[in-house]
Amino acid sequence: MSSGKNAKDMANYKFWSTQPVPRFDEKAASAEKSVVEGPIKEVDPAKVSTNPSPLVAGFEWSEIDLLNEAELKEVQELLCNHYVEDDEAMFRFNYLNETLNWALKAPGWRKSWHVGVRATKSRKLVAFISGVPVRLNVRDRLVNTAEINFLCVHKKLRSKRLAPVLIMEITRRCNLEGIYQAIYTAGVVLPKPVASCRYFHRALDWEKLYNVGFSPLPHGSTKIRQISKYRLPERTVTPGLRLMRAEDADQVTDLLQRYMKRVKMAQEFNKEEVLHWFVDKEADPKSNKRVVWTYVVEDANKKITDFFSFYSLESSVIHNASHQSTIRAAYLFYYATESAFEKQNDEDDVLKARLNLLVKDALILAKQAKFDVFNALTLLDNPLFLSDQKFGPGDGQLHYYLFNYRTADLPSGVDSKNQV
Ligand code: NHW
Repeated sequence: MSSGKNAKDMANYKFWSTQPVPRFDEKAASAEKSVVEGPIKEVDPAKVSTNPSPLVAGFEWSEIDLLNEAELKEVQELLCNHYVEDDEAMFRFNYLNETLNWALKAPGWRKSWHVGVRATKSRKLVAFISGVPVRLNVRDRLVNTAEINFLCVHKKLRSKRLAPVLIMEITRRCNLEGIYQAIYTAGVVLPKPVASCRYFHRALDWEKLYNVGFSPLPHGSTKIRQISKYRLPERTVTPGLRLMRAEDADQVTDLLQRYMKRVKMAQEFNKEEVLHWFVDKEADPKSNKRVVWTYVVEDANKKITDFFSFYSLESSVIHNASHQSTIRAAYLFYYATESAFEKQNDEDDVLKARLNLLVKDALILAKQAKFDVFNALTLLDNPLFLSDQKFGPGDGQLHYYLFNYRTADLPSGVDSKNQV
């Protein structure tokens, strides 16, 4: 999604120009040497208010208890009807309860960072914002942050400056816990992205994507040609490929940590976090009903040499002329491979070949799990396989932001090794 207003002019950002974020007009942000890395503003813990920010009459704060099924359902319904849509309002993310539990109950989660606003009379949940703790490596420093997500205001309450109130309230709640930095992503341009990525899409069921209006028929092509372009083999080819199990966590953590050291900004994962983010404990291994799919490659010595993961996120089809109500999308999540460390002259070619093999298998597995489309961003080493695996650029961009932290811009979209 793009911002409707003239982006990059601070005067257009009445709220954001008051916040500790880098300004668009900061000089030489792209030159690493000239940027003083670190917090933008020191917060005095003694001055953090213990009272919530005031809300307009008729509304009140409500801490959401996601262990309570009824409250989880309220958040799910708010997001299902009012969360992120594409520019043409054809599709809207539809987070299921299991996905919300996965995203919002990450290790170290706190109820006080699941913040709702209710209409006082009806008790209806009309807005939400959340955070989970994330240890973030930014260049050579480890920064304790909150990852802020699921900011949502009911459509009837839009443009009333409620979003800034929610943001200030979650900031206060993070500060109370000694957290003064945050990371967040958005499709809109705000002051000021540290990195920007584009969404790429790889059709798995092209015909369905065409019928719901997600994929166009390219000029000069035919439906039959499109369907055959995206056809995939029935079976995966990488020897030793299998679903990740809990007992793989030590090896996967080690491989992931080493792999992520190659990029300039990335979340730091420990074993507990690896288990949470990559092993879906609830899921039946034979069923397609799971939030996250993680596959490892194990060699003859039981060493895990590679892994990849993708998660499930549906979108509702808002204009439903085709009578199909959802698009099942798989989103490429984390991956890592020992090929990245093989000392050879053609290091990048080895990595490229390996990633193409792994991602092709990921596509085959996602197709078997009945996904319609496979999405990926232009981050990590993704540019090494996106076009070979028939991903095409989408309209959407994803901008990455840091709150109260300055670092030189991370080159985006082209030089894969410099990205989040
Ligand atoms: S991005 C998804 C955001 N949600 C949606 O797009 C859902 C559908 N839209 C809505 O619900 C992932 C509303 O349109 C929202 C804005 C609520 C987006 N991030 O209330 P007003 C996240 O959840 C600014 C930040 O009148 P509204 C990440 C906008 O520029 N700011 O607008 C969330 C303007 O400020 P300006 C955003 O349409 C990260 C002001 O809001 C924004 O009724 C949050 C207008 O407010 C966005 N996505 O409601 C930041 N969209 O300066 C966390 C608009 O321009 C920061 N705005 O005047 C860190 C906090 C923690 C720190 C810890 C130390």
